Amino acid sequence: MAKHLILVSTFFSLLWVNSTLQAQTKQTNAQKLIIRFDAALKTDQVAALLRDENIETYEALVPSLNLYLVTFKRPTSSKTFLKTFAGQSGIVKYAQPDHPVKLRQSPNDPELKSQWSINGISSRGDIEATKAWELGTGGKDTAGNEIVVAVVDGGTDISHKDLQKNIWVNKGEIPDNGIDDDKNGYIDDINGWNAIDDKGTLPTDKHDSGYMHGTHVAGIIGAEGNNNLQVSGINWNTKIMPVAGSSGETSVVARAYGYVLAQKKLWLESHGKKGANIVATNSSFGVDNADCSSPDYSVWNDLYTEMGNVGIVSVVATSNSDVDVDSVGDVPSACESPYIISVTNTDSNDDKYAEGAGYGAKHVHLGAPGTDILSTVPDNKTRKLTGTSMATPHVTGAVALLHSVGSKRFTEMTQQNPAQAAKQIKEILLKSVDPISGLKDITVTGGRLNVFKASQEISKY
Ligand SMILES: [Ca+2]
Ligand SMILES: [Ca+2]
Ligand SMILES: [Ca+2]
Repeated sequence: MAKHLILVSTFFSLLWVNSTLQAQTKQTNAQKLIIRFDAALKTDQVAALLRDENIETYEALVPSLNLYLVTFKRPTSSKTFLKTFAGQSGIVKYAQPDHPVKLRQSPNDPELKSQWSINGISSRGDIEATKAWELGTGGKDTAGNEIVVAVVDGGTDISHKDLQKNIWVNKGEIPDNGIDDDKNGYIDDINGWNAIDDKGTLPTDKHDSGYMHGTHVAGIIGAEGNNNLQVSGINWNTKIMPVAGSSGETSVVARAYGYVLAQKKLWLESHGKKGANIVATNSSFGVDNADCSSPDYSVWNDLYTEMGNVGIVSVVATSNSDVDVDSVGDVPSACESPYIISVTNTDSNDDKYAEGAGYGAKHVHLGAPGTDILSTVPDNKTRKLTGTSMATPHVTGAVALLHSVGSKRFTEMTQQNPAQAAKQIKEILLKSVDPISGLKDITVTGGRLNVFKASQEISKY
């Protein structure tokens, strides 16, 4: 026993010197070790070993194993400890740092088990959101700015119980008083804009298919996660700005994007005091067989590029028919603006949806899950829908999530050079796809969205 005590006290002296040096060179919090002493040592013998001026406290974690938690007064290292005792049997079996244990970021939403594309259970073609959630779950960027996604669609049920907390609110506007209180050029735009009727009051017709569509899309991007209710979006928290504008003529779409553009410009100009920090638009609509490069469709590319210049990525759905949009044309999924990401539909076999999904080696960038996707629909319900319309918000949701996990350097770029930041997000998303055979040679990347890989990349940017 005496031999043990001498060894231990020598060890602690060495440790003290070593850790003082360490503390000078590198700040560490490793002041705790979990130590398993040899089974032959009795409680009082262990107590004697641990009676040392460099030990602040100790606790028998599992007495039957002689397993102790030892807290040192100064940072220490298990390596030094083991080195000192190497070859000295009968004292310490092992020592290891008291690693922080993180709660697995799996949300408690009861219907998550049916959300095959994000629940990490076992489906092929999952975008690995559960792993991305270890890095962040959405909401704000590293500078604390609220992240906003504009859902340009047929309206969104803003009172849906699994969406309502994540609906964007214009804090400077008083609703329904007929006055443009925040002087942004739009009267009563409390949650977004109704570009179909050109007013602040959003559509509420539960029986309108566009309204259901927009509610479903919004839920994929940002149904509230971990609230013990229904489903989870790719972002547990983010702000959804509904902009009704997916039906009618091109002028309606232009009016919708015009609102988005105005709010983002205002946000940048006012340094976050007014407007909205819109990072992406989701557009699950379009014009089949239209040539975006013809003069008949000039306005489309123009709008996407204008939005891109202020840091907005536009994620768009390609055709729901099995067509090569490079040859037949499609607006907007075959438009040329560098700020567009065109998306096709994949299924739980990690293949392109067999019953119809557009493609194009030049224009369709990637695939994302769009088959049997469970999300929110009006009347506080959920249901499964299929289409490129469901694939697209997976990518839009990923753009928003990437803003929440981006490095400090990336966040700075979003404000100093928003156009560059938008291009960077697109590049990272496209670079981090998982290649799948069904998309090889018929899409730009040949792959399907992987939000985890992209999140990792941008967190280190
Ligand atoms: Ca206003
Ligand atoms: Ca008002
Ligand atoms: Ca939920």
